[in-house]
Amino acid sequence: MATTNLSNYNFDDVPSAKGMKIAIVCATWNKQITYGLLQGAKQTIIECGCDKQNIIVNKVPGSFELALGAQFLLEKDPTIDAVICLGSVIQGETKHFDYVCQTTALGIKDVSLKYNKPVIFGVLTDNNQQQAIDRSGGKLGNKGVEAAVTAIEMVTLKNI
Ligand code: DLZ
Repeated sequence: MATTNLSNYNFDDVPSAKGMKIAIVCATWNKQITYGLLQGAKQTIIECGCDKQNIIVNKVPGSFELALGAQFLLEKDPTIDAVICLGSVIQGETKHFDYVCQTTALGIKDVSLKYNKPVIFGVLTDNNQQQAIDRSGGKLGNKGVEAAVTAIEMVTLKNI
């Protein structure tokens, strides 16, 4: 059982995002969940000092398309420092869940290594809707916040 609150950060310890350009790709499948992730990620980046005009938001249909969405952005704009991929995959009655989760995770990793830039896996992979609600701004925090902090930390690490 998960006990970690995904938004439990001491923001004094998170590096500044000033001067960073961060893109977000958000899946619209399960949008009642992913839009909560999007809000958490955007708010966190802004609170960490990133200028609003340096945050680029794009939507894709489902989590399966997140990796290609990230690749399109990195190819088009080489000044992007990091891409945050946000999605919510919820277990159904078939094996579709496994294929979407596996492909999405590996695809995001591939784009990250191809471009040598942080491409963050902000995808919830839950057994049911309640677990997703709890992790998208509910009682267990917001994975979008966690993904945003990870992006900022990784860009900072790259720029050392
Ligand atoms: C088809 C599908 C299913 C069944 N479930 C989800 C889901 O829980 N979360 C999600 O982000 N996307 C889902 N999709 C859509 C796929 O990600 C993808 O958009 C389609 O298979 C078309 O490539």
